[in-house]
Amino acid sequence: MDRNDALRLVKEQLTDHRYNHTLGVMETAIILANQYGAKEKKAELAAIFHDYAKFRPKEEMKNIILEQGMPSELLQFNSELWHAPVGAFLVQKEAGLDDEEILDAIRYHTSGRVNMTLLDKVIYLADYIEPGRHFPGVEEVRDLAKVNLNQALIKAMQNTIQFLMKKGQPVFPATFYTYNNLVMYQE
Ligand code: DGI
Ligand code: FE
Ligand code: FE
Ligand code: FE
Repeated sequence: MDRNDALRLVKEQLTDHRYNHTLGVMETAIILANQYGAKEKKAELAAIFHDYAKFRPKEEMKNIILEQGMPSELLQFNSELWHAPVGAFLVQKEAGLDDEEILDAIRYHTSGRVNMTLLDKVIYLADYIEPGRHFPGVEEVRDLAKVNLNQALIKAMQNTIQFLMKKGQPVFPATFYTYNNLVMYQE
């Protein structure tokens, strides 16, 4: 699938704001892929499709999680987490994308996972630092991303966990496991 076919499919699924975010993630993921040696074409497609399921009704996402045997603990946590694994499923089903590396990068773009691949990391970080993002701490992560992919990722995860904890929200276990795994084994 080429970039324009992918963008056309995704545009139908998203608001203009979310589509512009997607273009930012695409541009950033390509830069990071080249900088750190990930496959540029895979990074491009994963970025384009990463938020494919963002606007699916909660009921539909819930049904897919149950029917497809995804971790049912997802349902106890913020529904914002659901679009990532559901997106991986729908991108395969509806867009016919069959590349497991790309589907994994989509599946884990919100929580991360233990032993993230280079492509997973590129997409997670591109999602966090694309030019349209403006929140406290993003500039520090952008600077780190220029020199050290893992350190940038660790800082992004620290910020996310701190943000959730300050609001008194639950943190999905995979997010903690990912953070620990990066800090303990990937520095
Ligand atoms: O889809 P995006 O807005 O581009 O970004 P995303 O997929 O990285 O994150 C979506 C939301 O998920 C964001 O508002 C923060 C939230 N989130 C991320 N990690 C966790 C989380 N929410 C909970 N409850 N637990 C987490 O570990
Ligand atoms: Fe997302
Ligand atoms: Fe993210
Ligand atoms: Fe996103």
